[in-house]
Amino acid sequence: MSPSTSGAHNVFVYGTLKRGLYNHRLLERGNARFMGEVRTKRAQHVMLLADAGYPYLVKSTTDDARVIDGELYSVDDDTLTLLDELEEVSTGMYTRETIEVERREEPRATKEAYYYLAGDREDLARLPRIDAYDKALHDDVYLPKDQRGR
Ligand code: PCA
Repeated sequence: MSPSTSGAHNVFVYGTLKRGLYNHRLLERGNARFMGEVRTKRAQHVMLLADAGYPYLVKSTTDDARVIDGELYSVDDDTLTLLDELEEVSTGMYTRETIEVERREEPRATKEAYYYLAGDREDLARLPRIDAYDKALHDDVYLPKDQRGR
C-alpha cells in the first residue's frame, strides 16, 4: 500500500497540464480531482509562448490584459510538490501564486487557487503573445523536456 497523503489544494491550470495535453498525466494520479472549467475572475494577464511551446502567464496592468480560461483541480501535498518540480519553482522559472477563478458556467462560484506565473525571465520581452493555449497549438509546438536541446 502506498502511504496515505494529505492536504487539499486548489490549482488552476491554463497550459500543458490541461486535459488532453502532455503534462496532464501528473493530474491523473488518484489524488487529483477535476473541479471544473474555470477562468480568471479579472482580466489581469497576457499569455506568452515560450520557445519550447509551453505558455507563460505574465501579469499586465495595461488594457491588453485578458481573462484566462483553464481548469481547476484539487490536489494533495504530493501532487502539488510534483507540479512545483515540473514548473521548476525552485529555480524561479515559474512562481506559484494565488488567484481568484470562477466557474465558466452558472452558478459562477468564485474559488481561490494556486497557479503558475512566469518567473522574471530575460526572454519574456521577445516572446510572442497568444490568446489561448489549446490542443491544436500544443500538439503543433510543444516539446517535452526530454526532447529539448540545451
Ligand atoms: N503548465 C502550467 C503552467 C504552464 C504550463 O504549461 C499549467 O498548465 O497551468
